[in-house]
Amino acid sequence: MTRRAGLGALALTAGGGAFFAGQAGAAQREAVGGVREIHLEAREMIWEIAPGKQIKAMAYNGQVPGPEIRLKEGERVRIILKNALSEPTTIHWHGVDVPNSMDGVPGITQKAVLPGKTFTYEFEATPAGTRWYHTHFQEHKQLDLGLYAPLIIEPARPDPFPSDREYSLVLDDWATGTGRPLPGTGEGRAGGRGGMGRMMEGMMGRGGMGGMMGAGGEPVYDTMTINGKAYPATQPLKIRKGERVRLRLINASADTTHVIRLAGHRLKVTHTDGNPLMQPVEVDAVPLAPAERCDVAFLADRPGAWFLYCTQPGHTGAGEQVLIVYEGHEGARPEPVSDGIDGLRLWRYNLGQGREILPPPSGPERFFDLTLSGGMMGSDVWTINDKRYPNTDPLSLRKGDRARVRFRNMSMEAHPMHLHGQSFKVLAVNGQRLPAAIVKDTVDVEAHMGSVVIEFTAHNPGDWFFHCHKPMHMEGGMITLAKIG
Ligand SMILES: [Cu+2]
Repeated sequence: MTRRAGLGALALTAGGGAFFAGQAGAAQREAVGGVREIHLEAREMIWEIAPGKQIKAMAYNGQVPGPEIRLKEGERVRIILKNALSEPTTIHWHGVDVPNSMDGVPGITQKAVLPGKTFTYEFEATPAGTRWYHTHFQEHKQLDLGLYAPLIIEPARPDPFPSDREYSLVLDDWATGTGRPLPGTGEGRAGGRGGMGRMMEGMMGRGGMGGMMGAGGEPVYDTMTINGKAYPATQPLKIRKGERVRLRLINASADTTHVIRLAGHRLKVTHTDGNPLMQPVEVDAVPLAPAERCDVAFLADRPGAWFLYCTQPGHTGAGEQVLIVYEGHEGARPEPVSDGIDGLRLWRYNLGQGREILPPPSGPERFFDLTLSGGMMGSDVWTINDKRYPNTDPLSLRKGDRARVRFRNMSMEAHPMHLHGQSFKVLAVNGQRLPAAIVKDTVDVEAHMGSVVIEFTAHNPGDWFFHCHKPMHMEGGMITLAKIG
């Protein structure tokens, strides 16, 4: 039996009519005509991030992360967003091939949903995999405050890597102003292996509802959460000996690369951004840049209690650990964990072999060179080919074209680049071709002249945002459009 916990997963309310029965309850029902209907309400709220530590947050249906949505591949879903915030908002369905008008980018695919108003999203759930949904309005504020949640699309065909039990774990960085600032991980190398860490931001000033801001106007992250809670408030994950356990790791952080490890166990990477590999890749720890996902599996063969945690300096102390407890070992004492990745085999893009799951191209090949720059001398200007959105040059494509994009990163921070509306293959990293391309929708381009080559079939028509997923970099202009006519 597959179970999930920790997220207050959506319950099907049989024949239900009451959509907001409970403050934390998401309502979901089968509507007439076989379209599943889901109601989400975005609202400002006080969130207890750790015992006694309350912060101002924004949440879907009263919880951080918002309710996990689980759909069957090919299923039609109608999601009614009610905006109970005091400012506009939208929802983006990250990694889902939605019609352009459902993509949730204000000013491009829809008008922002004003306070008190509703907007109805409707689309077919495809492709299968670990997706997520989040606000796309002023993400440097709204995403940072908790407007995100898992969106799991179960494959219509048998899963290539079935499990006995699974959990979705959403990682996030918070600027609460209540803890010690953590070193940044913005300069993580491609594949998100983490870097030396930005120098500690020294001078701090109050940054309003978005939390504490550093001297350069960047948030100062001091708390790390798993499913909205910092340890010891993280909810322990129960497993049973002999089970094959699947963890769907989702990094909802604005600026932080996490390197996830399970004490006492090795992890097998099975999916990149939700897309299955040919075969699992066994590693000790998994780096995840902002917006990246990895599904990992492990065999529950060492009864006891173990920490799942982040190896980045300071992150466990800032809350990023959760206990995995074998049934019958509830009183076991977990080994304490330590930072660092010395001697560990880390997941990297070139270890995986992807499957051919993207639609084949039918048109010509088109090449694009995108040079990523900015952030010089602490500036908040971020550019693509020396231009800031909306002045960046769009990628002009026709449906069926094979688009090949080469990123070169001339800046001092890594950029997790995300394409809306369709996934892509990662062909090469830092000049080295991957043995077999992996499929993703977000790829981390290493700082200091890192490069990545991706390729996709322009199969989904529309104007698609194509941008760095660090909201401060987006805000600074690192956005272009893939225009598919
Ligand atoms: Cu960036």
